[in-house]
Amino acid sequence: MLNSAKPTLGVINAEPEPIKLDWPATALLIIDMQRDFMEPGGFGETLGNDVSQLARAVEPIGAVLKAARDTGMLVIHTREGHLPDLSDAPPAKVERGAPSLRIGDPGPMGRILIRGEAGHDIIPELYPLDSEVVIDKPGKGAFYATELTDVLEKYGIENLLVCGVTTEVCVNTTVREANDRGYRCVVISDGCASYFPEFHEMGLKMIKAQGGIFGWVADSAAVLEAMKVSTT
Ligand code: TIU
Repeated sequence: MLNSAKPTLGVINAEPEPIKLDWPATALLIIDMQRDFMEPGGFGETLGNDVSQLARAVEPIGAVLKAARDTGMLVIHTREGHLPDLSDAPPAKVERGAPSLRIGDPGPMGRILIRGEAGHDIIPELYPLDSEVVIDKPGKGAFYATELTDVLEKYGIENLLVCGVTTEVCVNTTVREANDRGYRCVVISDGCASYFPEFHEMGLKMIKAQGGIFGWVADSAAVLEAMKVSTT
């Protein structure tokens, strides 16, 4: 049948300029939406943070996640955390600062930031489907010491829609890693959050400044609009 080709291109009204994406070469990358960062009693709170600051990102991420699932886009979730024996946790990370509980200590959601514990899991609202990719990462960046590069190459991914927490820590680190590896990153502004609103703002500005030195920034409405209105 004529004109039956699936639309494959979309234009996101992003900053610093609109970006055209080939949807089959685009993945949604959701960074560390774990109970350890989002809920009281987890790693984020042990560092002295107000975890309620992060809740605002859940609904926008949920909307883009639904659109990604509806359109068959590859969805990748990441989780920051460590092996139970802490063999992948550098002492420089574990011993840092004066948290109320350290990585590996028992907390109300199990051992802090340890794989397999309740606190390490992704929040129910954004829980991965069995068909989706989950990347466990020991660092802030999603490329360091993970199989993410292999996954992206396997699926022919060139572009990443990036969201999650926190804006200036794991999101920014991952976007910088991805940018150096040649991926186009569009960061979903309202799908990211920080314990520090001013760091969220500056974290997004740093990405899109200088002509998009690390990538592009768009809100979830612009991303959803582009996913809806595609051209061949
Ligand atoms: N502390 C903080 O803002 N973030 C992290 O430790 N990890 C992530 O951002 N996922």
